[in-house]
Amino acid sequence: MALHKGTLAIFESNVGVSDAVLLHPLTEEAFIANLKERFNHDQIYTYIGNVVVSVNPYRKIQLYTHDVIDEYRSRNIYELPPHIYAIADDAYRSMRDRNLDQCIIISGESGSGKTEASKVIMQYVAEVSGKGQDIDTVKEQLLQSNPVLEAFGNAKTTRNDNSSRFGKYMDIEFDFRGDPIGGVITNYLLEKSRVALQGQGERSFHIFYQLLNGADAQLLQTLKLSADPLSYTFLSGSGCVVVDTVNDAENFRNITNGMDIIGFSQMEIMAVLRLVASVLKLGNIQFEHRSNIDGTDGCKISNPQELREICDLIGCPQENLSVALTQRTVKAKGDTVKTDLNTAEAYYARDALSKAMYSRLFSWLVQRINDSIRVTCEVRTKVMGVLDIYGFELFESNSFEQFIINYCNEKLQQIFIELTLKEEQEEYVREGIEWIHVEYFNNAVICDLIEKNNIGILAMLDEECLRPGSVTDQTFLEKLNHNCASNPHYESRGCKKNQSDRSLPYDAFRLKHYAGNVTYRVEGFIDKNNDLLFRDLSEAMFLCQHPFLKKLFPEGNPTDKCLKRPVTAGSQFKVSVTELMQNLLSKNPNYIRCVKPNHDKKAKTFDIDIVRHQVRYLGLMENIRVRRAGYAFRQIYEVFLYRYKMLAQDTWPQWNGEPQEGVRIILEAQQIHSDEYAIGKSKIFIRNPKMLFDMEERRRDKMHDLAILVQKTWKGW
Ligand code: AD9
Ligand code: MG
Repeated sequence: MALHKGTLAIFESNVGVSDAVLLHPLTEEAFIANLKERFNHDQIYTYIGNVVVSVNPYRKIQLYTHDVIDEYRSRNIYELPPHIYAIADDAYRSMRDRNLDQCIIISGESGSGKTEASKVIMQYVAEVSGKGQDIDTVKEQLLQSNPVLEAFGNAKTTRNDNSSRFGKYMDIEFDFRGDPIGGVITNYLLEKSRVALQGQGERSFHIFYQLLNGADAQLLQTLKLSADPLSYTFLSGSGCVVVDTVNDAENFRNITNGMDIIGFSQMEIMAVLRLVASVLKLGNIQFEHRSNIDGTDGCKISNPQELREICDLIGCPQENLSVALTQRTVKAKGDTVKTDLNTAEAYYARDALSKAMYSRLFSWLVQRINDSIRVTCEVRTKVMGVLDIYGFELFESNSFEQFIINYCNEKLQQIFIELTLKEEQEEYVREGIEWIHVEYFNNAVICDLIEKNNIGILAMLDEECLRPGSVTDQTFLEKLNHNCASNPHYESRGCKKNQSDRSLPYDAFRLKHYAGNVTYRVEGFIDKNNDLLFRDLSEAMFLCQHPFLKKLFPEGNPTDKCLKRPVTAGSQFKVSVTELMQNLLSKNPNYIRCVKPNHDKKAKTFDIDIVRHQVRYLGLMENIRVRRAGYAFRQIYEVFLYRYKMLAQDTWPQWNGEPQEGVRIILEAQQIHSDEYAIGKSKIFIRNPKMLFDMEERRRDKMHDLAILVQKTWKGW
């Protein structure tokens, strides 16, 4: 073992227990104390078998240097102190050498370090894979996709100065040598409501502030912008425009440079910025009340100059946008008539358009990046997927977005249970190995409550959205109360069992998630799920001269008379989550479980209560128990025998008996105690991977001796 990098904290003598499976006694308290002790010594990573638990240090530690990467390169996972690099290396080599597609699933709550971990993995893979002009270009493009998507999809929240407001799954594709040749990014539901409104102390997406701070005077003039974020309604309401930890101006230069590297043309970059500017300016459009002759309410835009400038930016005839923002076309008995919007409706339309423009721009960006990084040649690729998705969220007030985000986290937890707990236990049973059952909470019941066809919450929400007549968020809640009351994970004031629960508001329902209870206010559920934009607005956008705005609003094509109802946001999300789960299940999973040590983003502060909560909902103790009761390594007899048969006299060079017996002879020849392994029906199970490393070393020595012998024999000839 080469633990000689004395200057690097990570290689200093090990503090506490680096694999929690070896903790004694095994209690929750001891586990957390161990995490804390290691954290206090900058050892932020701890294993549970091959799962890495990462505690956010909230400060830069010398953990990610070239020296450290060199140290972890091509080493076995338990040879060095725990690190994400070890997992990345293991995954990378399994993919390259054993042809097993991999995925790395990073989970944890908001601010726990998921996005940083995903970047650490990408950095590692970029460094250890091959070099060369084409490969380096691909790597650069893949790496640059991070800051660009973060600029448009991340924002400061109260929990995280750089919170991902979209989910991201990235497949990195490799050729047979293990060199990256491209990738595909999938994005999940951007929290678009943030465009028009943010909570106190939060910000909108970084790009708005980056553009205003980083653009030079000429660019600002071209985009008809003023440099002051406070002059924009969409940015001025939350009481926060500057973040101490963020340099917006510098980041603006970085991301335009990044877009250039990815392959965006200057024309495309300008087209993107025009849309960003237009969204900001749309927020400043004001409406004033106008009474119509027939006594109905109408409105008009009171600052036409702003409208003119927006129209210039997106190539829109002024009349088109003005009418689309203040009127609505309705079809009645075969006739189409225009009705006026009142001011409230016009503001609603304005915000809906801004949100749609921005979120569709974001999806366009992802597709545009994919066009650059997509593998074009017809080669069989191996894949490593990295999933960095929004963590479980629990705010003062939770809405449709939190419901969707938490649903996704339930599904990830389900996969974790499937793959690490359930699958592990079932395999022991299948193999006939004596096994003490470990109790764990299976969250399938909550997943069903949310997603089950016809009777799940999402299905009922869709049903309510499609139902003609007076549908409101309240009628949706009543429907839920009627249908879900008997589910132990559903609570609402409208259900008999919760009638006297004063902590539950009347306009909300509460779900008992695996990670804790969350109360969702139903206000906005119907609207957000419908996600409808007045056709007048999409038509106005479709008719713009802007280079790609037309593509963002295909439903606005006036010649397209087939008015298909778009899929609801909820079902769209369900489909993409289902696809994601299938994708993950088809790969070999690797886990990074991120933990947040405090709620104040502070370094050197480890709050035991806060960590305990996460340890519980991440199911880490169950994970340790299963791992501990179990065996770290398993392999089918034939493969094991073939690899190690040279380590025993009786099995070398050829074993003609039963493979199972051959394996037993090999293990006995290594003087390995029978407690250390178990004989299954088709596989050998080994408790401690260290045993395997020793055997690998002996095998290497033997191979070496054999090679020398062969050489000598040849010379003798
Ligand atoms: V969210 O669900 O997107 O809101 P994440 O992604 O889990 O969240 P993120 O990776 O953004 O959290 O980490 C939050 C902040 O913690 C970062 O901006 C860093 O300031 C800090 N952080 C996280 N990981 C590390 C680390 N390994 N070393 C140093 C870190 N700082
Ligand atoms: Mg993140």
